[in-house]
Amino acid sequence: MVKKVALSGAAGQLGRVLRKALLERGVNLRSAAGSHPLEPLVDGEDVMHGDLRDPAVVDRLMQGVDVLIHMAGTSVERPLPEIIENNLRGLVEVYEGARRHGVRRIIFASSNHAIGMHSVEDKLALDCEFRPDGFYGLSKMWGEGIARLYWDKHGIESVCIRIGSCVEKPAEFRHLSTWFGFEDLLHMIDQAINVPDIGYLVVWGVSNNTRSYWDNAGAARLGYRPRQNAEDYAAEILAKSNPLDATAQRYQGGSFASYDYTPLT
Ligand code: NAI
Ligand code: 15L
Repeated sequence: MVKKVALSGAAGQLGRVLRKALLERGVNLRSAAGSHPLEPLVDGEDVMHGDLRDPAVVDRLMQGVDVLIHMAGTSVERPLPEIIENNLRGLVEVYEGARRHGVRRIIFASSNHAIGMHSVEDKLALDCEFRPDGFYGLSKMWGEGIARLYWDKHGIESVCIRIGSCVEKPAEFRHLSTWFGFEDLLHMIDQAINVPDIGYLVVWGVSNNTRSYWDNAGAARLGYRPRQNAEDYAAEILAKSNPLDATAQRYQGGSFASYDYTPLT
């Protein structure tokens, strides 16, 4: 059976990469942007836009869909009310929409900032403690929690991808550990759409980096075999100075961890 796949956050940085690549692969795709309409990339493309806090918009997104790739949301540290609206309230609307429409699986864009206060000296397994580095990271803990709840109670599968730094090319020292190349992102998304019987799974969204902070053994269940390695860019990166301050260099979350870092003295 050909799956119908929906992509939220299609106008965002990762959404743009995924939309183009999935269309090129012939995926039966519906792409949804936030506030502005999308220009179709191909004739008759299934596109829409709207705020996912609105159940009517969620209904349009979910109608007839088998798998949702949920990229929409606030993607950086922002004032708490904005994060609550987009990443907490909006996400509940999305999962409730999945229940209404029988959407079987959600691929949820979690983030390394859910664990960003771990030391860069630590190598983390997937069952490590949450150590969020701000309200944004906290919202991703909430997201993984919703995903767990809706699998346990409503049978909606989720693959939560704790994305590292998903950029075309690693550009700074931290990326030698956190980089998630586009080729590996696409491979992981393909697997997350197609591998049967996933239930609830959390994986690190990271390439095969020599200096990775994360042990991705659990991603084997997805059949994820990353091919990119930030180390290929190490010479170029090590020739430059590290842009992070001393505090940011100590924590896996980098500048998110050093932002508003004011321990009591
Ligand atoms: P982005 O900020 O470029 O795109 C997010 C999109 O979500 C925006 O286009 C925005 O309009 C949309 N959006 C926000 N709130 C919405 C709402 N209430 N209703 C409808 N649309 C809404 O983010 P990016 O970089 O593309 O990231 C995608 C996802 O991956 C985000 O959830 C982010 O937290 C996560 N992520 C990304 C990483 C990266 O390296 N780019 C690393 C870790 C996580
Ligand atoms: C994220 O969660 C952000 O969405 C992205 O913009 C990057 O900052 C990334 O983490 C990172 O940690 O490099």
